[in-house]
Amino acid sequence: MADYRAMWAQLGLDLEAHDALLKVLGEGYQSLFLSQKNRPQAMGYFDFVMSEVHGLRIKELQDAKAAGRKVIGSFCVFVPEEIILAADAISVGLCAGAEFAFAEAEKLLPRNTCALIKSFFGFKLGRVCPYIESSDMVVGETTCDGKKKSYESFQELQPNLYVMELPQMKEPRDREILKSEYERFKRAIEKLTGVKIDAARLKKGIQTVNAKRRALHRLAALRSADPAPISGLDGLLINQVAFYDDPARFTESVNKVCDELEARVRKGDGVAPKGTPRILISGCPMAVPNWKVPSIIESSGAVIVGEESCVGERGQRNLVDESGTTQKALMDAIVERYFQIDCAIFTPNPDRLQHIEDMAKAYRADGVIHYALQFCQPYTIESYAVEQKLKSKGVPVMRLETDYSQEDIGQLKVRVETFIEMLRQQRSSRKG
Ligand code: BJ8
Repeated sequence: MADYRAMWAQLGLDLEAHDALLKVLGEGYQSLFLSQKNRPQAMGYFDFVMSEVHGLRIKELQDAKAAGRKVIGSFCVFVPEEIILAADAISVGLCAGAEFAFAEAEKLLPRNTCALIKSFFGFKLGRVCPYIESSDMVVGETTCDGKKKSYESFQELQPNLYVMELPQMKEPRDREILKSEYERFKRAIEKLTGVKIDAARLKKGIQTVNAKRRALHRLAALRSADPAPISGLDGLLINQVAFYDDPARFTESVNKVCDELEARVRKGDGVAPKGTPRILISGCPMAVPNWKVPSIIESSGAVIVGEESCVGERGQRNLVDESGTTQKALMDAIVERYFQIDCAIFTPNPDRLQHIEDMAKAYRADGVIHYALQFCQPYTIESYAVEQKLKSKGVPVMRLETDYSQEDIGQLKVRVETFIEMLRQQRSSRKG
C-alpha cells in the first residue's frame, strides 16, 4: 500500500488512532473474508477496494476535489445519488459500522443511543474517517428520532451538515413533502457545485445509478440458486462497497462477479453444499465493518442468501424511470422510486412485511433472522409485526438484538446454531 500518511494528516486525521482502526479493519477482513473457501475470483476487485478504502479511493476524491468537483457524504438511502451525479459531484456513504470513541460520543449522546449513531459521532470525534473529512456537504435526514435529534448536536462538529426532511407516512401529502425536499436538495447541490442541473444531466445521473442497481439486482437474483454461488459475507460486502466506489467502475466489477456466478450456477458449483440451510437477513443496515452477525451465521453452518436492509435490497430495489424528457418528469420519476423505500420509520409500513415474505420466497430461504440494533426503536418495534407475518406464512423466524461490541458473540452463536439446527431438521423432514 502506498504511503498516504501525508494525505491523512492534511485531512486532519488522528494518525495514531487511524492506524489502530486500519489494523483492526485489516485483521477482521483477513480472518472473515480471505479465509472463505471457493470465493469467486472476481471478488479480488473488492478485496483490492477494501485494502485501499482509506487510501486510493480517498486519493481519488482529493484529486477530483482539486479538479473542482464536490464530495457529498450521506447516512441514508433516501439521499438521491442521481441528483448528486447530475451536478458532477461524488456521493459517498459515511460508514458507521464500528465501535470507535464511544466514550467520547457518550458525552454528547445518551448511552442508550443505537450503535450506528454513536459510531458516526465516534468517527467524527476520534478523527478517523477520511470520507467525512473529504465531504463538502454532509447530508442528514429526519428519519428516526435518534438521527433527527442527534444531528442538532452533530451540526456543531460538522458545520456543513445539511438536513433533509423526510415524511413518516405514505399518503399523497407525504409524497409532496418528499418532492419539495428533493427540489430543495437539488437547489442546494446546484449552489454548492455551481452546476445547473438540466434534464440531460439528470437523465445521465439516473442512467448511471440505474446501471449500478441493475447489476446489484442481477447479483441478488443469482443468490437464489442452491447451492448458493456466493457467500452472504461477500454479497453484503458488495452492497457495502456500493456506497463508496466510483459507480461506473463498481457496476462493471459487479457484472464481472455475476458472469462468474452464472457459470457457477450452470455447473451447480457453490460456496456451500446443496441443501445447506439458507437464511434471509432482515432489519437494520450493516455498514462497513459491521460483519458480526453474518459471520456468526455463516460460521454456524448456514448460508445467507439475501439482505432485506438498506445495505442490501431495501436500499437498491426499484429503478428510476429513465424515459422522461423534461427536468420535471425526471425529478418526478426520482420521487416515485424513492417514495417506495419501506424503511421502518414509516407508519404504517405493510409494504416491508410483504417485501420480506416475497424475498424469503424468491431466494428460497429456509428462515429469516431479523437483525435490530439495540435501542433502534423503528426496527425493534417492527420486528414483532415481521415475526407475526412470517409465522402466519409458515416461515421460521428469529429476532436478534445486538450492538457493535464483541461481548455477546458467544451468546448469539448459541442461539443462531440452535435456529439453524431447527431449519436443518425441517429440511430433512420435508425430504423424508
Ligand atoms: S432508509 S434504515 S438508511 S433511516 S439503526 S439510526 S433507524 S435507531 S439507519 Fe436507515 Fe435511511 Fe431508514 Fe435505511 Fe435510527 Fe435505527 Fe439507529 Fe438507523
